[in-house]
Amino acid sequence: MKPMKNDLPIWSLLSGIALLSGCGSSSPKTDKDQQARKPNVIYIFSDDLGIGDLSCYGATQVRTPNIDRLAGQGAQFTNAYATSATSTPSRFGLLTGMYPWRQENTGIAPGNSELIIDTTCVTLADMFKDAGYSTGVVGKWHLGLGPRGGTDFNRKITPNAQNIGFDYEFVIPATVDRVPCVYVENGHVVNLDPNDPITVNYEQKVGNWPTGEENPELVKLKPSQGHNNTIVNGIPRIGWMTGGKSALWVDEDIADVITCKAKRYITDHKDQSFFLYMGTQDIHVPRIPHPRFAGKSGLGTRGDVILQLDWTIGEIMHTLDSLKLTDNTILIFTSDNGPVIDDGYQDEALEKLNNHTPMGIYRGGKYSAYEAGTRVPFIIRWPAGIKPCKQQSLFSQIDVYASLAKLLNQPLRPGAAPDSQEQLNTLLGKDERGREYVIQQNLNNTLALIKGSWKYIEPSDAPQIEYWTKMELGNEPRAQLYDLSVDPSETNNVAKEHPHVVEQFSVLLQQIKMKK
Ligand code: NG6
Ligand code: CA
Repeated sequence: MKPMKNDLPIWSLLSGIALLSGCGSSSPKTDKDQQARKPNVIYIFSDDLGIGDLSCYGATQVRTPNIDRLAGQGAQFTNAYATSATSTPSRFGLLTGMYPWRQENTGIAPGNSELIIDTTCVTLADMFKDAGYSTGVVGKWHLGLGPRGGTDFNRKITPNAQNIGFDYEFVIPATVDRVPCVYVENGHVVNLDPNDPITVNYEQKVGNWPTGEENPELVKLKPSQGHNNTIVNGIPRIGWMTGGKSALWVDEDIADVITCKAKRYITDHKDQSFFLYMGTQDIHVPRIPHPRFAGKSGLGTRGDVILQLDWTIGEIMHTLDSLKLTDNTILIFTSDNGPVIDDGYQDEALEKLNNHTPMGIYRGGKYSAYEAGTRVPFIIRWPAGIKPCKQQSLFSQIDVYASLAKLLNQPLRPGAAPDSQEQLNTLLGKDERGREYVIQQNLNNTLALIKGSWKYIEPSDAPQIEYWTKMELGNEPRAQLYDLSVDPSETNNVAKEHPHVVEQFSVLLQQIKMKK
């Protein structure tokens, strides 16, 4: 660890930093013990939540009082971006501080994928460990588990999240629509009966459990696209599995289970500095609310699981309050990528939208290079160091790593987080210019570059519309250029009128791609 100047506790120095400018300052209110400790950090990645899905971002058809309260007590970003428009690469970017498109196997991972982060990589969790923190991951993982060649869920799975910096792991291996439908805790499938081993396959059917394709009459939620392999709890999934009956999750209970695990992690670590990385399964498909939320939003299950997500955040906030950890805990709430309406199940998300606009004013959505693909809600609350404000500066989740390292006074290990820039002042909600440029990535690895008011999308021969969701992906054979200051909805491609800007941006993007 770095020596501290004048032997003052690091937090008194850092509160000093935070006190320097208007928006980012407030007097520390923590008790003595708390102040002496480095702040806890909780990073909550929701799944597929749109910038228009929360009432604090302008939604009027659904109310999210807990998240609104969080936003009101912290810095609420309006120009913050996920690294990518799908989950696996976005999570990879956050945890490694490296753009996912620099590595090959970072596309949407199947449920039996190998761990795609090399165990030699110094992750965000490793950085926290270097700084003396306890680290834990709870909820959606989607970065693979185990060695190359397919995960064996019947023995201790290694490598797992514990091999890349997390002391504690309780995860959903991939997504809730992918098999295996089980939790993994510290390398072991929870509640697995050794006499009923799990087999998982993504190429062909295994075992004799019914599938959506063969037994559509058995499903309680019909697919609209894909999602017709093994039926688990009446829901046809992606991929085939058999075995592990006693270990299967109950979809209606997932939010309760992971919220409970997160609360327990916080409670168990209340006397030390901790980093908790939490991935909610909400609001990804299949959208299965607990009965206490079912039908409550009036917007169908997509709205109901927004309420469930808001409840989750409320529970985390109450837990911090009850343990008196609120003041010295940095709580970040955001999304891994933008929203999608029909993502493969007939859940009436479109029919029951009721004028709700998950994408806000933005074009595209999940999978897309257009704004709604990666421009996401991003809220950070830290009563001891951040004064409530609206933060309009440009920010990318790729910078969370280096910015938090700076906050902790923790030097980056050689080669760590190669693309992550220190943007601490921006992260703390101060009135700074923010990042010079932001890179966005769509499903097909087409990249876009935002700098100043211009947004450039590189030419791509990939499909323009995503086959399943009918989502505009932002791929065009010719370069696209938008002036976001007057055209935030990207309706008018002005590439032809500004060839020199297109040229400049194309060169800059090439340079960024070449940089290692
Ligand atoms: C797609 C799935 C979609 C979702 C997505 C990953 C189909 C038709 N669509 O392939 O339902 O699972 O992958 O989403 O199977 S993500 O948010 O985890 O990246
Ligand atoms: Ca997602």
